[in-house]
Amino acid sequence: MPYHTFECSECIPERAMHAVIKGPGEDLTSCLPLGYLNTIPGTISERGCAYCGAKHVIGAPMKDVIHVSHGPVGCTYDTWHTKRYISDNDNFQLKYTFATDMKEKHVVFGAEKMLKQNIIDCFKAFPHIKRMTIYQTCASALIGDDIAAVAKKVMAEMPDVDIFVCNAPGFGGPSQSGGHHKINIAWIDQKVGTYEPEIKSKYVINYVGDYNIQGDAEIMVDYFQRMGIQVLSTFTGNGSYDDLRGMHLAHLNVLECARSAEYICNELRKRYGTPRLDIDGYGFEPLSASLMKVAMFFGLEKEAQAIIDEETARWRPELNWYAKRLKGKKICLWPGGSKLWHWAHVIEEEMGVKVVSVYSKFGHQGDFEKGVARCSEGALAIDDPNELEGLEAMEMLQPDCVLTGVRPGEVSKKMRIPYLNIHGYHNGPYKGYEGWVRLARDLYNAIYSPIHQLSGMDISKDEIPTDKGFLTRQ
Ligand code: CFM
Repeated sequence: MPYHTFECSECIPERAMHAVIKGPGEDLTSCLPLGYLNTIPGTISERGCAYCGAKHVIGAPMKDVIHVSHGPVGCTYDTWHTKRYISDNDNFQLKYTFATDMKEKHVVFGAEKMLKQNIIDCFKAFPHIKRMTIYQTCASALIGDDIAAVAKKVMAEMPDVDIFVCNAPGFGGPSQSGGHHKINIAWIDQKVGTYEPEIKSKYVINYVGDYNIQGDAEIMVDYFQRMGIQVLSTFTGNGSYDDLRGMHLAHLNVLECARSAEYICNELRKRYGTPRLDIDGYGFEPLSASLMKVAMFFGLEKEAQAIIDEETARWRPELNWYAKRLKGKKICLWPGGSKLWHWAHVIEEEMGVKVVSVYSKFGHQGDFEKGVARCSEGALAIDDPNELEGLEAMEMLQPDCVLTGVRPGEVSKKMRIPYLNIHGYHNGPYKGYEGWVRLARDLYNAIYSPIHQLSGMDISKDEIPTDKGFLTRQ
């Protein structure tokens, strides 16, 4: 059995099947951690809730929209500003966050009246914005406020506005992944097919499952446009509400993050017959193969090849410069979801670093299948890790850098191990040819920055760093 029991989790026997070490010759039949189950009480999981998955990951990147949370103010605050999904309309969706600010009295007497007044006030405060999303939270779900009915009333009174309602309270699934699912389905149920954007090309796609982190989606859309393809909508990075209502008109759904957005692609296939094509925008080889796949669907191979050649010639030398210096370094690849399998093999192949561990906070069994299959021998794979397990893994594996989010990243810094933010990115975007070089550069800077040698010093005993060198404490 390749299962790995952490010492810190010996008191929680159910954790035993959530971590594996890939042994020699091991395949998926003996080497998969359990995934996407309810968190085991007592493990202090680091997962997000379903509301966060719906609002913060998928809904809020839509750019021309007032995003309102119907609940206590903390829900909206905690899902604001930690992801850098920029937009080309001056980042309206990042600048503001809205909440009805439910209090105890609303829990007792209901908050529908207040919600209605809040919606009207929001539209009055931003008269140029005519679209709104409203997110249910645990508090408003538990008291049973009928958000959809309120939205309908407002739309009847204000014919120029359109409102989308997402019923994905925090408890609506084991993790943020439950919220991804709910908002995908809610969007196609309520909004797809209610608007017809202009079709300007013979080749029309929706680009799905990219949230434009520091400009990721813009890089990809540029490649598609250079091939002559119209990107009708982006789900949802830099996405426009009305374009996304027209998703049914595309000829092809090009899907990037299958973990968060495969649901809407599958529904578009069922309801409108639109095919789904999964691609990968990270890493030179996967990206080149992906552009070619999309091209083959439309017969645009020549156009794609020209982009691949031009971009590779421009960026490959820089990637190689970093790869030479990163060779043999060990990293932990600890994202939330699909980057586990998007990156596990290609970061090793193209940057020469060794992935000694992968984890996922909310990946499903299929994500672990892909992730573990792409890991090399000896890698430790963990499902829904907790902080103590992370600490133990870092002590055991001694990585040169941890690629993860802000919270576990702070923990790794305390262990004197540099970390790279692969959720909001350090100096992204990381997609595209240029982006992959940016990731290599950030990784190089993280590993080789002298600050980490300084951080290892105990200044109460040893030497004190100054701008003139080190002073020995007398
Ligand atoms: Fe998809 Fe994402 Fe991810 Fe995800 Fe996320 Fe994210 Fe992530 Mo943070 S949608 S699964 S819920 S690629 S927010 S943009 S970086 S954990 S690996």
